[in-house]
Formats: sequence, structure tokens, C-alpha cells
Amino acid sequence: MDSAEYERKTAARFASFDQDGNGYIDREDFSAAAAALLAEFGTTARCDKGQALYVGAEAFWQGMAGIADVDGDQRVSREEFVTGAVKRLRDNPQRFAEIARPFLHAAIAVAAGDDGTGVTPQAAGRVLRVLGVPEEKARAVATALDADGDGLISEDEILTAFAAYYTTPGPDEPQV
Ligand SMILES: [Ca+2]
Ligand SMILES: [Ca+2]
Ligand SMILES: [Ca+2]
Repeated sequence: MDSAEYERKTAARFASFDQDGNGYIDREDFSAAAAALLAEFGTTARCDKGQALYVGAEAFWQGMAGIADVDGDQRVSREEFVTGAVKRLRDNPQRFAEIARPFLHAAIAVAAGDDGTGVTPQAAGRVLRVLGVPEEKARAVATALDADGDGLISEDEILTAFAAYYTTPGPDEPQV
């Protein structure tokens, strides 16, 4: 991967967190994402699933801030994201999976619905669209998430894909 490609990918990752597009990743972005997901699936914030999603979003934000908010102003700038988050996450993808897990776990519960059938690629596509992924790409990504092709997307499949997306090697590193 050349530098331009790497920069493009990093910018896309930043944008995926900066939900409101104000140039910073902050707590608002995470709570807004939680609210948008609940609205999409008709789930109230007060029920157990809604509460779990907000708790997960807060934990995700705290984890992100702990890794990347170097100056402690409660927001992660693009520079902090690039120099802090991207590098550290690349060095330790497992850590990223851990800070994201409660949010993803709760999002899965919301997207799976009440019938207990699990998350279909279609439901995952809705999640991705709500989080700002363009329609066409959301569908392709959601389909690819079902790595073992059993028609459902498991927590492991999501965590693996999530970590891989945010831990793409940089321009100077060997591709894995
Ligand atoms: Ca923002
Ligand atoms: Ca900061
Ligand atoms: Ca599967």
C-alpha cells in the first residue's frame, strides 16, 4: 500500500468515527451512533438493549479517549487519531476488539431483533448504513462479514472484521 492509499484509508476510518463530521471524535459521536441505531431498529433507549448500547458506546468512547486523546481535551483530533489510535491499534488489534466489544455486543442484540434468530447480512447492512457507510458498500461489507457463510453474522465474525479494518498495515509495513 502506498502513502496516498494509506492516508485515504485512515481518513475514511476517522470519518467513520466522526459521525457528526465536526472534525473531532468525541462522546457525542458515540452516543449519536447509539441513538441512530436504536431508532433504525425501533428499540427504545430505556429497555435493557437500549441501555446496554449506551453503556457500550460510552465504554467505546472512554477506550478510544484513553488510547488517543493525548492532550486530554475530551476529543480526538484527526492528528491524535492518526498518530495515536491508528498506530496503537495496529500494534495491538486485540486491544481494539476489547474496547469495542461491549458496544458491538449490544449492537448485535439490537440488530438481531426479538426472535433470537441472530444478525442477518441484511440487518448488518442496515447497521452499517446508519453508521454512515454508503448503501452499495454497506451491502457488500455486510455480506462479506458472514465469513463462514452460514447466513448469520456472529460476534466473532464482526470483531475479526472490525479489528482488520482498523488495523490495516501502514505504507512502510509488510502486508499481512
Ligand atoms: Ca464529531
Ligand atoms: Ca484531544
Ligand atoms: Ca456466519
